[in-house]
Amino acid sequence: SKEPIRVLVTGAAGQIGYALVPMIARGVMLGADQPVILHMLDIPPAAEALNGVKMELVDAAFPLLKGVVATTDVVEGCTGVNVAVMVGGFPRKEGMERKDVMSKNVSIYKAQASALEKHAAANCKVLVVANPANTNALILKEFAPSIPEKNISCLTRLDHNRALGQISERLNVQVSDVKNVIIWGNHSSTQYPDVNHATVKTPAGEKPVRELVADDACLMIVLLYRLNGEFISTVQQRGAAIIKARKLSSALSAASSACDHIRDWVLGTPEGTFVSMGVYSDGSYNVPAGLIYSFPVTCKNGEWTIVQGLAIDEYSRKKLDLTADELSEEKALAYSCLS
Ligand code: NAX
Repeated sequence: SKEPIRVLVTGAAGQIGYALVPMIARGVMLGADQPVILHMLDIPPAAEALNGVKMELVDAAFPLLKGVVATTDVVEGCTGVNVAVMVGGFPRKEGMERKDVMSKNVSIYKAQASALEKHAAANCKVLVVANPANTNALILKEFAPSIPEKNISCLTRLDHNRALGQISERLNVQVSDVKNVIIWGNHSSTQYPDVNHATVKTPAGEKPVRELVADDACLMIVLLYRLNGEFISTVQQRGAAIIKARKLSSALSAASSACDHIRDWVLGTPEGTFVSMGVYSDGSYNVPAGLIYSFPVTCKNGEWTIVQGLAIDEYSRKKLDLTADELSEEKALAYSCLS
């Protein structure tokens, strides 16, 4: 049987943590035949709640779960981990300046970067979920120079999955038949959800989403309008809509998407399918190098590769640049917090 994989979840006493740890313990993230040891890290005010989560994990008697480390000690939390899902962070509270929130997260991610660099397993894969996710991941990368940059990513898969869900609802097709949407850029309201390369499986083969109703000129116009306006804003604003409805931010969908992100990264994407991941930009699609930016990627043998050669129209180009500009600003703000 397989050796257990150690998975760190920071912020494990929070809402996403509570939805995420049982998914990991059930094999949703790494496979139904892959034993896991969970490392759960939180801060001292949450220690008691964290212990409660540990008690529930014991009570659930998950066959794949070979051990639980629940701790407020960063070094203990990071030691030997093969996968690190960084959900813990400092949330923006009413009336707080952006710079103050950034400053808190910069210091958290700087410290956790060093702990991961020194104590995690070699080749540990890191996924940052906590906001500002792209910039937290960038700080983590900067302060863990010995972790390969290819191993550090941030979550935009939730936005990607939201886009799949919207297409499925609007076109009245199964979500599992929709693929190859793209989230470009920042996990924020400037992200660009792009359907130009998305397809839907139909009885007549795979059809581009944009051509799906080409037989009906009138409907086509309505749909095109919606794909460029309403669709994009619905995906961008979905997080806010969930907060309005639930009085709490997305948790189960965030947890599930974090599992999708790691699973595809480790086990590979299906042939002909790409997914969105926030990764270190190499200048592809004229996105400035040195940002953590969400791109379309395929994964194989535990490595992601940015999908190359997709046509970018003028409308899309502006959207790609707008979200890159925001990330450059965030990067500058984060650096100003370091000095
Ligand atoms: P919660 O406030 O419920 O949980 C956060 C947990 O992190 C708390 O238990 C807190 O004690 C802990 N924490 C704080 N500082 C820590 C530190 N230094 N080390 C370890 N743990 C620490 O928030 P939740 O709803 O779970 O959301 C967590 C993060 O995910 C937030 O930053 C949120 O903005 C972000 N999100 C990101 C998404 C994405 O797609 N990238 C979507 C969902 C979510 O909004």
